Amino acid sequence: MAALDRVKVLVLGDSGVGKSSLVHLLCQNQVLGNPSWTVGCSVDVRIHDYKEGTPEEKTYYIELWDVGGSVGSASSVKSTRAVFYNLLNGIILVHDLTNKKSSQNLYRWSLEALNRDVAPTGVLVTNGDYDREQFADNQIPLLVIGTKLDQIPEAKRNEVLTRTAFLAEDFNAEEINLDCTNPRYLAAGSSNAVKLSRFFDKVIEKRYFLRDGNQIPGFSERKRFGGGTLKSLHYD
Ligand SMILES: Nc1nc2c(ncn2[C@@H]2O[C@H](COP(=O)(O)OP(=O)(O)OP(=O)(O)O)[C@@H](O)[C@H]2O)c(=O)[nH]1
Ligand SMILES: [Mg+2]
Repeated sequence: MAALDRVKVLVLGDSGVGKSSLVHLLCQNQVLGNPSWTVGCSVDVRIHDYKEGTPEEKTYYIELWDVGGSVGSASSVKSTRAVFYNLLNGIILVHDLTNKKSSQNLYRWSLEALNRDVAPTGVLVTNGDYDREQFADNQIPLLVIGTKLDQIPEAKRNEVLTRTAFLAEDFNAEEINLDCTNPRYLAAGSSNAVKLSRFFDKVIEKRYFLRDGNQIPGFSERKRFGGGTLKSLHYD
C-alpha cells in the first residue's frame, strides 16, 4: 500500500486544558482513560478523507502534535518547545471554558508558534493592545477548541459562548466547544464533525507552504518585533 501524505497540526494550550484528551478522542475515537500530564510532545495520527465524497477525495494522515507544558516566558522553556514548531500546517488552540486565563493565553501560544523567531526578550506582542491584524494575514489555518463544556452551568452558557465567539473571531478561526470525555460531541455528521473536517481540508489545501521550508510567507514582518505586553480586547 502506498504511504499516505501527511500534514502536521500543532495542538497548543495551557497545561490541563484537555489537549491530550482531545487528541485521543480525535485519533482513537475514544475517551482518554487515565490522562497524565504530557512531557515534551506526543504525536498521534488521525486518518482524514480530504474532500470526502468528491472526485478529488484522498486520504491523508493528520499528525496531531500535542505539546505539553505551561506558558513559560523563560527563553529556555520556549526554545525547548520551538523544535516542535517547525514546518507546521495548522494549529488547534485549546482552552478550558471554565478557565478564562487559559483563553487569554491562546494569544501567547499562537504567537509563540507563528513567530518562533521573535526577539530574544520573549516579548510576544507588539504595541500594548491586542491587534487583530496580527492574525489577519496569517496563512496557517487555526481552529479554536473550548473544552469542559459539561462543567459550565446551563445559566452561564450564553455568557461563556459569547466570549468564545469573540475569541474565535480574533483568530479568524472556526470554533468548537465540547466535552472531551464524551465522544457524542464529535459524532459523525454532527456540526462539530463537519467543522473539524473542513478545518483539516483547509490545512491540506494550504500545505504547499511546507515545500521550500518557507512556512509562513504571509505572516506580517512588521508585526514581528517590538515592545509592549499582551493584552486582549475581551477580558479586561
Ligand atoms: N469534565 C471534563 N474534563 C475534561 C475535559 N477535557 C479534559 N478533561 C480532564 O482534564 C484533565 C486534564 O486533561 P489532559 O488531556 O491531560 O490535559 P492536557 O492539556 O493534555 O495537559 P498537559 O499534558 O499537562 O499539557 C484530565 O483529568 C481530563 O480528564 C472535558 O471536556 N470535560
Ligand atoms: Mg497532555
